[in-house]
Amino acid sequence: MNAPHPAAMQREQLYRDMSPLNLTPLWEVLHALVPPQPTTPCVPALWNYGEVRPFLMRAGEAITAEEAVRRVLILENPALRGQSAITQSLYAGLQLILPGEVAPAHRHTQSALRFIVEGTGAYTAVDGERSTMRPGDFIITPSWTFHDHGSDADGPVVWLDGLDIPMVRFFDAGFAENAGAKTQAAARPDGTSFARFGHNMAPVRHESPYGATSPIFSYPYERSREALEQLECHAPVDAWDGVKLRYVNPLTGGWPMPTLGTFMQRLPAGFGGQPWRQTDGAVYSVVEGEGEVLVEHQGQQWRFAFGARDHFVVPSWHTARLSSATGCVLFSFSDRPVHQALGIHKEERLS
Ligand code: 1HN
Repeated sequence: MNAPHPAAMQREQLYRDMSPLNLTPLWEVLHALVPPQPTTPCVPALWNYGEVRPFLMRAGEAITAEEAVRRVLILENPALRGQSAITQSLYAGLQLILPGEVAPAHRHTQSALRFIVEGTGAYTAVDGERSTMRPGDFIITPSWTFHDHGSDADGPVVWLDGLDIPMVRFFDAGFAENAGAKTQAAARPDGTSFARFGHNMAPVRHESPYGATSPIFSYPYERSREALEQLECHAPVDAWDGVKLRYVNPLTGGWPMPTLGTFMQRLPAGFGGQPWRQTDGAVYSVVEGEGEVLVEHQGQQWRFAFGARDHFVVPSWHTARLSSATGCVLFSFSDRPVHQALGIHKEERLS
């Protein structure tokens, strides 16, 4: 055994002596603080809907929507158990509402998206306007708007909730409150926001009613699907993405939500995509069809076959490629708007 180097002993003594003053040396942690590339703790994961659904239905027997406030099974990243997070910045969960139930009105600074997975005829009411849910619809709850959910459907309705909870927690900027009443009185009929803002037109003397968030509450699947189908037939198919569109705030052309970027894409039958990586970890909801995602990171590989209603997550800077023998449609969301606002978004298209 060599005797400890005097310089090493001197340093250790320094660290010990200054620790009570809450001082610590940067040089011991510098490389970990500014790694040469992202070192996310998150791992890729897939939730098979056939495996998840029985637990959702059991949750439906175990607790009412009203007692639960929100009856949700959180999709937790396997490497972040206990943190209510699917990536370091994103929350995702599957919410169930049964016929006749009510999830009471509240509001919070966290923004939420709903992507409808199963069932038709539930609704969410935002700021006094109901949006009826149909599979594939993308629905927004802007920050600090009262919202409640209910169901006039004749069966279960399930949707994916995507929220910026970990981001807002990081900034210690979360507020929430319950509304006086369980449900909001209808101030306007279903579809009013879409009539005002969803037809490439806008009220002449409008202001953005929800600040940085889109004034459209619901982006119907019918319209998104029609666009993708038409583009698949009549426009070049991207070698990485297939046919991929991002949702827009019609007032700005930017993202519909300040913290969450949302996308829908169609992989044509026989599509074998090229690999890419990007700093924004993304959560996918399979809308229709089947396919496969291959993820690679630092010598590890994950291969997930997916079908309709499955969910999967591709973490930051993991190389991914998508393929589909028979064709499929994917919805996805990520924190890309925040990366872009901070000027730190990076994407590499590989081959
Ligand atoms: C929330 O308010 C909803 O309104 C869903 O449906 C999920 C997760 C954490 C905090 C609030 C909803 C949520 C949530």
